[in-house]
Amino acid sequence: MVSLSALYFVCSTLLSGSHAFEIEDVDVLNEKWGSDWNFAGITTFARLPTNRCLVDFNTTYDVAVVGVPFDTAVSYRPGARFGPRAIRAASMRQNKLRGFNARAGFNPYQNWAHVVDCMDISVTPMDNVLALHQMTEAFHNLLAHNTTHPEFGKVPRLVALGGDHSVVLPHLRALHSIYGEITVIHFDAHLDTWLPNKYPEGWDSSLGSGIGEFTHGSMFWMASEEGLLSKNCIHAGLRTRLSGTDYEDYRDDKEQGFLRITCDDIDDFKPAGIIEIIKKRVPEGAPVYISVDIDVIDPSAAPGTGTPEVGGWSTRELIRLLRGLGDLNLVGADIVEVSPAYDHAENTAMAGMQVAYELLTSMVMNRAKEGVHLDPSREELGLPASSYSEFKQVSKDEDHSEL
Ligand SMILES: [Mn+2]
Repeated sequence: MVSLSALYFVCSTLLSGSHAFEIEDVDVLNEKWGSDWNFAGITTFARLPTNRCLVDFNTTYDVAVVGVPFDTAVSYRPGARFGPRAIRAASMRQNKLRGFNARAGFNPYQNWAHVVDCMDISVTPMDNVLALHQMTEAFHNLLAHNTTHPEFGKVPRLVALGGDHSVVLPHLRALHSIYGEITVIHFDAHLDTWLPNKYPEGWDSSLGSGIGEFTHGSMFWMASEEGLLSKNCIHAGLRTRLSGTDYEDYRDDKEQGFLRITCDDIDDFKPAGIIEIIKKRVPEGAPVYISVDIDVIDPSAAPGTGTPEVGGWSTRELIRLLRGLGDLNLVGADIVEVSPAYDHAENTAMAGMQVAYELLTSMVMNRAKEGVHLDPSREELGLPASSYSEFKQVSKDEDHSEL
């Protein structure tokens, strides 16, 4: 029997002129009006449930998306403060119902994990000292929330939507306080391990805020100085120009513990070979952070970014690489430097959305493997182990599938 509180009274008087009343159950109304088409509705990432997690500490989640709309540490084009908004808008064709990730055989939105959109961290655009403080406190607090399913892990995972690349530093600070040294897999055209004196600034920074070193090109140097990083970190997709007249930037980078995979390496090693190089370097079970600067993709496919460099990877190649790293112990991730004012037809924002979706899928899937509620495996469904091996089966050119 339907209780009175579950009833909704619909009056058709005004439209029809009649005095008939219809009484409809909430379930019926939900069926009629409870869902949106892809282009309609209030924007959250993948239409996930949302809450201002930093205010409501009772919000529990296993994986959360959080926007970090900060871009005043950029050296060239500003605008990434609008990145979270653009990525969310581009994600509106994702939802629970159409969320099955075919490569993974897995729907991250209909599985064990409670995935939410924690809205944005409120960061000042006026004062970078305060901004870094705000972001650091925010990431500590977001990671201190209880998980919904502690049997799968007591610390939630965050996928941060930048913002410029400097927003990785506060995230790493918070993760380091939980896991110790973090192994960063850094997809980027640039090193971002630059010493602050590599920027052309002749003024004494103590005359200003005193943290002129906090930039979107030096934050990994800062992370290294603070002892947040392991010595097994990796760059992938490099094609930046260097400072001065020799390889000093590379020497600085190596001292900070990074291996460099260049953009051109994909021609020699193919995506599968690059995945293998990365996996060999990451110790078994090490806490891994994947940081994706959208400028790792060629500007023809992702023009809306702070410091574009021509000759980059395709969106398909990047996604393929991310998929290949899905079984690492991914404790945090970001997609940064999406700057929609320089974008065309949402290309960059869509790439950012897909990156976030792949990272989120991996975060949910790699822990499901250890526990219950697995979807049927690809073998059970009669599918090959991955779409890559499917390709290998049909390929007549064996060299095509060699690493
Ligand atoms: Mn970067």
